[in-house]
Amino acid sequence: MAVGYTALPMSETEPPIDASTQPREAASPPPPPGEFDPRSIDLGRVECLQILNERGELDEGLTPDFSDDDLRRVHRAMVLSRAFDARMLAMQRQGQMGTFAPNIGQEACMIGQVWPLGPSDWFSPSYRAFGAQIWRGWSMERLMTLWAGYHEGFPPPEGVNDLPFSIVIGSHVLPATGIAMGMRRAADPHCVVVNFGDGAFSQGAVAEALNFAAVEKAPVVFVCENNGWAISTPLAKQAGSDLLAARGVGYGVHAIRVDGNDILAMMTAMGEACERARRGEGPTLVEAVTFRMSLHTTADDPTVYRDESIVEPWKSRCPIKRFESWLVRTGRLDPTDGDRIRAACEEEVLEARARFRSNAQAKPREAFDHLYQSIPPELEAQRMEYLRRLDRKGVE
Ligand SMILES: Cc1ncc(C[n+]2csc(CCOP(=O)(O)OP(=O)(O)O)c2C)c(N)n1
Repeated sequence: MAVGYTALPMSETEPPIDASTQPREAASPPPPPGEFDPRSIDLGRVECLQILNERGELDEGLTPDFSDDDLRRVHRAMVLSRAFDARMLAMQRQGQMGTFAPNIGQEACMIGQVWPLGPSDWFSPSYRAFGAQIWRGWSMERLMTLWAGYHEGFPPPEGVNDLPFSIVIGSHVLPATGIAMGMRRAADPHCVVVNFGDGAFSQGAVAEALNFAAVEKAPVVFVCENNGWAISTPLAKQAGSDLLAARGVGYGVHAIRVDGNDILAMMTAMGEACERARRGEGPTLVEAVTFRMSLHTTADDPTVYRDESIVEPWKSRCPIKRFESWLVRTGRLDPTDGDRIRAACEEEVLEARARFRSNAQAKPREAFDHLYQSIPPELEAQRMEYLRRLDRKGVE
């Protein structure tokens, strides 16, 4: 992939971060080996990348070299993700779906992180990743089955190298790193992408994973989706520095901060990070700056803990709108294509819903199954009593 860019500020008001410390004294010559070196340490820079700004304008100096087909494919994937999102929310509100975690506004972040993966690479997502899962080959009816609480929906489809999504935040980051360490030892030239939120980044397991990955040069790309909120906890109460990418520097993990609502920047940064990993050059931490526009989950009401006016500016940063306007302006899409694609995606989601409805049948007799390999006696007694009740009610 021919991409090249220089360090770029996220906005005109936010310069690139220079993490170097200023020496207290004039630089002195290095001391003999083994002695404490009193000279200040230059930690270098954390690169920030935006290619398509929120007005849909391309930074011409950073024009990436993606094929028009790839660009149209990722655009459609983002539109499909949003259609699925809206339908799932409606189904949940109609009592047809279990608890669901919407992803509206984070589509570029999602699709961009799996875009460079091939079938032999691995993806380990957290729960807000359905757009990426669809891209990876999960059918939408399978995801509906999963979110409706049927265990049949959880295993990855045949031939898809994904882990089931993780709800215990941060817990999947170590296993994903372990897979990458195994790849490195087996000289397997593939990579692992693992995503987690700004809240999950406070979990000890994530720190351990970064450290293991750095020491072992594991081919793993850590994607921290910094969407500003961990349920009701804003980033300012979560972290002492809002520059989460800088944490990579301390571990010796290559780090970059990306505009997570810019699909071109996400594709570029992820493409490069995956290539570095596959070349054996070790892990990358990608901090994708985005915003949780909607509910944490359908069990959440953000109006009780945040002023909805903070959502407003993010509407104009919509990753789909910005990308679509550029695609149309550059002749890669016709002006009517956006609506046509939206209608086709909506149709696709409705067809998936129909398949989900005809497949998903509750199996009350299995309510106690899949918990223990050998069920404890007290639970077995409860199970028998429950089955007798179902018999009395004539439930199959
Ligand atoms: C270990 C653990 N602690 C607490 C929870 C409850 N919980 C679910 S989501 C969440 C916030 C996660 O926020 P973040 O990591 O920023 O991801 P986001 O939901 O914003 O995508 C918490 C605390 C959990 N799932 N796992």
